[in-house]
Amino acid sequence: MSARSGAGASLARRILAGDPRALARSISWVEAERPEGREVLKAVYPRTGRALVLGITGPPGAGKSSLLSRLVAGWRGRGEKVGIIAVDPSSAFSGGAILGDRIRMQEHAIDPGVFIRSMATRGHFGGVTRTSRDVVDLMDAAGYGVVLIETVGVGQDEVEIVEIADMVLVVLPPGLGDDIQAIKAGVLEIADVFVINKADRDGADRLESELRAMLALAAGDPAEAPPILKTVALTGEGVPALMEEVERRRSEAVDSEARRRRELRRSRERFLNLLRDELLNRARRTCLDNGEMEDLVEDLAHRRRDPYTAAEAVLEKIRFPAPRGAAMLGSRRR
Ligand SMILES: Nc1nc2c(ncn2[C@@H]2O[C@H](COP(=O)(O)OP(=O)(O)OP(=O)(O)O)[C@@H](O)[C@H]2O)c(=O)[nH]1
Ligand SMILES: [Mg+2]
Repeated sequence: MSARSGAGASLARRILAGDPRALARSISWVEAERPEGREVLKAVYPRTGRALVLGITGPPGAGKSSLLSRLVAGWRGRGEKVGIIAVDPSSAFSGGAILGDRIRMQEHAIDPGVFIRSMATRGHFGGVTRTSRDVVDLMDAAGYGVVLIETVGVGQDEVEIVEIADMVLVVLPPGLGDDIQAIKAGVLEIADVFVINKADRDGADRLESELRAMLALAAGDPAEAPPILKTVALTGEGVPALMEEVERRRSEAVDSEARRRRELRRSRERFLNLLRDELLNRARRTCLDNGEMEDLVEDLAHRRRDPYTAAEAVLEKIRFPAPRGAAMLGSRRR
């Protein structure tokens, strides 16, 4: 036990000193849900909350990684360390997308001021949301002033990015056609800035006016509507203006009342989510393993027992754990 927390504490010290190897190891611990990872998270928590967490989302192939790479170059030019989390839902099927990202990111791969981490969602973005938040904390504690999270926005994922990010860029390529209708539902609300990338291609102006029309419908106050910027990530055109917009918002957000409110809301949500996960895990560990869950579900389905009494029994068991091996929900025997 003491050896374990000792390992966590010494790793935490190295992270706070900005050691990338300590960062890499602690991220692996956190991803594997090892207790040492938790020790590190506890130790570094007071030193978090400083980084700008920037979400970059949009349809597959919109140019998110290319754009991100340009932004990284911009921040590196200012001497800022940048952490990157690439959340990749497709890697469960093939490693192709991650490999592609790696290649586009290659110019930064040997820069010690850039830390890149890929994460596969394997269809459970909720779990990734929690892990990503922990990884953001670790990068933040290690002195990465900007943490970029790239997600492919094809459904729920892009909405969940908001839970973590301070600012969200929605990247759209021209030529979406009717697809723009499909993306509008979730994406319109989460974008702080819209980026029309591949502006060298036909249809960029059309997309811009469609987007403006849509935003005008959605937003009450046009002054509040997110700006739309155009870029060509291939050449870097429009990227300085995008940088400027992001930096302007970043400095405005510091010390704002809106930021304080968001911090409170997020802290509350994070804590409640954690508590819920922990309680459920504990319930699973103490009484719902070894097929008991299946038996219980069977009973519920056949109306042999009711879910209220069953839940009460589980809570009781968590409060007063019986000796190991004792049947927990053994009312069938009665
Ligand atoms: N013409 C043009 N091509 C671009 C531009 N930006 C990126 N591309 C190309 O578009 C393709 C996809 O770029 P990525 O940066 O991988 O796009 P992505 O959104 O990260 O893709 P996924 O992560 O796979 O969803 C690559 O072949 C890029 O070279 C641009 O501004 N103009
Ligand atoms: Mg990408």
